[in-house]
Amino acid sequence: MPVPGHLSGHIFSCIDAHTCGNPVRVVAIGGPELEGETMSDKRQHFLREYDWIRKGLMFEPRGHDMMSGSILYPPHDPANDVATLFIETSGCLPMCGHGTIGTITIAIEEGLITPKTPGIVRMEAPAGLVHIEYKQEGRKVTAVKLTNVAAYLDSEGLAVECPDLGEITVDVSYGGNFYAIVDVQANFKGLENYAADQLIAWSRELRKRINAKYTFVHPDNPTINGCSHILWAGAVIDPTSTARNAVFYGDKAIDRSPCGTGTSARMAQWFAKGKLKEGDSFIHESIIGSKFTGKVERVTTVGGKPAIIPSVEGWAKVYGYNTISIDPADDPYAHGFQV
Ligand code: PYC
Repeated sequence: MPVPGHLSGHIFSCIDAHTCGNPVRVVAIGGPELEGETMSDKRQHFLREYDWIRKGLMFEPRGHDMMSGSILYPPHDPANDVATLFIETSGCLPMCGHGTIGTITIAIEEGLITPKTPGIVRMEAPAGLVHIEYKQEGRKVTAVKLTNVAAYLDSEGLAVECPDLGEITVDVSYGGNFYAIVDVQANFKGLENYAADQLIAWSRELRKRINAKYTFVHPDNPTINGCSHILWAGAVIDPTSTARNAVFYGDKAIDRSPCGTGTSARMAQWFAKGKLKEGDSFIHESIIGSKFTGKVERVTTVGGKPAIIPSVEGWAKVYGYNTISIDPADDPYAHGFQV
């Protein structure tokens, strides 16, 4: 990609796409070299030394509230095809479903990776190994199905005071990140009854209160901890869908896609409550009505708790090439800002 001569500082060649409406920016050139034996170790190194890259590329003025992306690395195990660091407005997530669907679409269409077996990508994420199958027509990737890390219901019926709504109960479930799931209940009528801005304001406060009162730590990887996302449930738009959700992340974002790790977490919650069984499908709608198809692939355990291996399928569209400079010597907002 050409680098226009007047750009100074650190230059990042990015490819932009969206997964069912939510953005994905893959850094094709310019990502830092990271130390570590696993993608989880490398995530820690990035957070210590290079978080300015995430902030510069994700926050305004180069990004926006929903911006999300990834940086690709060689796999640590030669049996795998790629290792991925997720960079988001919310930090470096252990796993991101819409991010994976967008990243793989970009990586295959743009030749950033050459899988050992065409149609299959073995991807190392900080949260663990993710098995991906993709469909291609000519150059275009038409569908990506990821088989996620194990998902499990961590805690049930936690009481928390929500501004305006009063006391609500949430289940906290893990699907690559920890999600507080707010099901329809006496004090919450369903996401379609409230403005998105209202859900965002409540989510920020709710997340603070949940994390102040309760602790969530992944039993196999203590660097994965804390409830980072709030999943609001609601009525479906299309009667053929199973459920609808609005997932809050970062400080001001509602996922425009149905959220891959949120879908995984919710399937684990439904499985634990006997509403889904092995082999069942789960069509999840987003706030804008876009859909992912989930499936309970297998049953397993995590830290002695019943768990599932969920899969999530969706699509992404590549829409732009973006050469971005971050030059703190030239731009006071090189590292972004949040209002
Ligand atoms: O798709 O897993 C996901 C995700 C996490 C945050 C935003 N999207």
